[in-house]
Amino acid sequence: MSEQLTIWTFDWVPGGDSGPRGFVRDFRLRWACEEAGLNYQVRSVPFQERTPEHFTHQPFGQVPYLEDGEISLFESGACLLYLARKSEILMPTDPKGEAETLQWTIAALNSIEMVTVPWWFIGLNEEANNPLEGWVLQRLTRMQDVLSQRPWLAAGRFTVADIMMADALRIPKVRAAGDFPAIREYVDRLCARPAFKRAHQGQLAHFAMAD
Ligand SMILES: N[C@@H](CCC(=O)N[C@@H](CS)C(=O)NCC(=O)O)C(=O)O
Repeated sequence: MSEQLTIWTFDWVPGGDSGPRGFVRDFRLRWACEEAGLNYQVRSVPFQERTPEHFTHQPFGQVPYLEDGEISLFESGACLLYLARKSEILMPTDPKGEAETLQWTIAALNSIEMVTVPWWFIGLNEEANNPLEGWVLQRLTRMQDVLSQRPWLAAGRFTVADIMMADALRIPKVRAAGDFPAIREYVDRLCARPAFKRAHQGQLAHFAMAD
């Protein structure tokens, strides 16, 4: 068995309807490991008070970060692509398939999440007249077009790009924005995968343990 990877997350985050449980970004890494059968453990840093040690691994005091032997890296997208190089289940090794996977993983981060997250945060304070509404709907309209033409983003099959994109699109507020049936079908299909469910249960159990 390969050396064990360590996914670092918070020891606890708030629960309830508005809490982030089930959506903390260590989930992306858990999901990738579950899909690829990579051996991993999950360890915690304190949520309430960030330690100097935490900042040496994640300079913004956020989670997740990933350790693999001597290697420590942060940014969920970088961690996903790092994991993807360990398993063809996550990313094909042929140059075209790999390029498509890289492209769509970054698109999920830099063209979708880059718009949806600020929009969602602005909406927490004031639901009406969100200045980013049009931008979000424009991006979702484009994704609706893409996903109505094919079931997977890259290489004609499931890849780590689908993990990244589905995780960005499954945010309840994003799901409720507009009527985008192809996006809805895509997110439902991805969230029904057994590896998704194991990762999701794993995260919920991790935070529940600290209650
Ligand atoms: N760009 C970072 C964002 C990480 C991030 O936003 N992490 C959240 C949890 S999902 C966090 O640590 N929030 C606490 C904070 O920002 O202080 C990544 O994708 O890893």
